[in-house]
Amino acid sequence: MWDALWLEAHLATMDPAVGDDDYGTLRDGAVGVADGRIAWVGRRADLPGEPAALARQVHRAGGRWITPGLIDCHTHLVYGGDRAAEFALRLKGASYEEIARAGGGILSTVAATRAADAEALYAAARRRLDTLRAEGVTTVEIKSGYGLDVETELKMLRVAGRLGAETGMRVRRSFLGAHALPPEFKGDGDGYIDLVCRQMLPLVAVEKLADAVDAFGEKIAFSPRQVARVFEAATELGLPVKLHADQLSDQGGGALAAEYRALSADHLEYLSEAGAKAMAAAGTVAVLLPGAFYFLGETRRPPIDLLRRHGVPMAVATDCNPGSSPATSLLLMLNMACTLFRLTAEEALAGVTRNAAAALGLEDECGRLAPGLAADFVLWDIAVPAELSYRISFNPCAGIVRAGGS
Ligand code: DI6
Ligand code: FE
Repeated sequence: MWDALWLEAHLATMDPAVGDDDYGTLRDGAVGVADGRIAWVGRRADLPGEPAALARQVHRAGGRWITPGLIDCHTHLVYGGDRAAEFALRLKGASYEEIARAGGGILSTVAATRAADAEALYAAARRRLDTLRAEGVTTVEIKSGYGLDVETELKMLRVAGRLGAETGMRVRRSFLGAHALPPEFKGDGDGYIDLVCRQMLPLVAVEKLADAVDAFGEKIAFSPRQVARVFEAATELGLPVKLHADQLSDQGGGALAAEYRALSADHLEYLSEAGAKAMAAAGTVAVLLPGAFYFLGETRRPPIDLLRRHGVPMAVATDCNPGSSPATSLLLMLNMACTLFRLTAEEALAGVTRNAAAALGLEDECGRLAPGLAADFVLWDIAVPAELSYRISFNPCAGIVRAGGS
């Protein structure tokens, strides 16, 4: 006997093996849940018995749609302060250098994050997380990277862990020590990479504070050689890697990520065809971040046609961070992925479900409605799934089921 059964729902299973469209649609479907996992998915007409005999609780969804719980697979959700004053200055014509001299930019967030205690970091991040959750997000990735010293990097990762423990959301943590060069290492990038590889990473691994290791490969951040050092150290410790790749210039980031079998390469505005091919061969997911593209006023779009042609799975995420994407709406990112990057509505939804799961190494845990996966799903007041990417700033979430309980 199942714990619960959901009826009178249309299912966007996002399972390629199901249905005859790219949503894996099952009209008039049913989902059975036992022990927090999906026990059965199919058409109601194919249920193996009468509902009341199959499950202790029978829920009627009233013709709503059910999708897998949404997954925000790239965020910098934990940070101190904000950058609203910097935004206002930029709008009045201040240059990046002027802003940096006035104490702005990424290092101002580093200073604010170092100064904040864990409680304050938690409270600020919790509001952002709750906002994501209200739109049906049940899994979120959170990066470190605004500490850039041992103590603060670990503090950020612990706060991220507490966010998962206290909300029941599935939180995946990425250690992003190689995000920017801290002021005390000015002019000594290699020295800082030594600290990341020899001190921070081993501590993160021993204390099991991260599920993956990320880096920012860019002219203004770390070189391919420095990124490779971080990836070698991560691989030795058995941690999978990810990369902020080819966002502002072609650094060969896609290929570098693929060489280390990265879970994902993210941003990718300047990805080359060789990079796309290498990612396809390695199974590295392309994470698209339309919020950063929009907020920075970028004009070069990621090469969606190349990614399609070579069969690279595409995910979509908020990149929630105070400098380049102060966004806490994954539904808005669906809309932007379609309007700005020309993804189809089906690709966009796969980008925050099935492919976002793969970007976190969770493809066998969540991201589809399929037997054996976690019972994380969302009920939506919509007539067709395309509504999720069509509307702007409207939340049709009508209920969230996380691991069986609603
Ligand atoms: N890429 C970005 O756009 C952000 N970080 C990154 O790796 C910028 C982060 C910030 O400005 O605070
Ligand atoms: Fe990012």
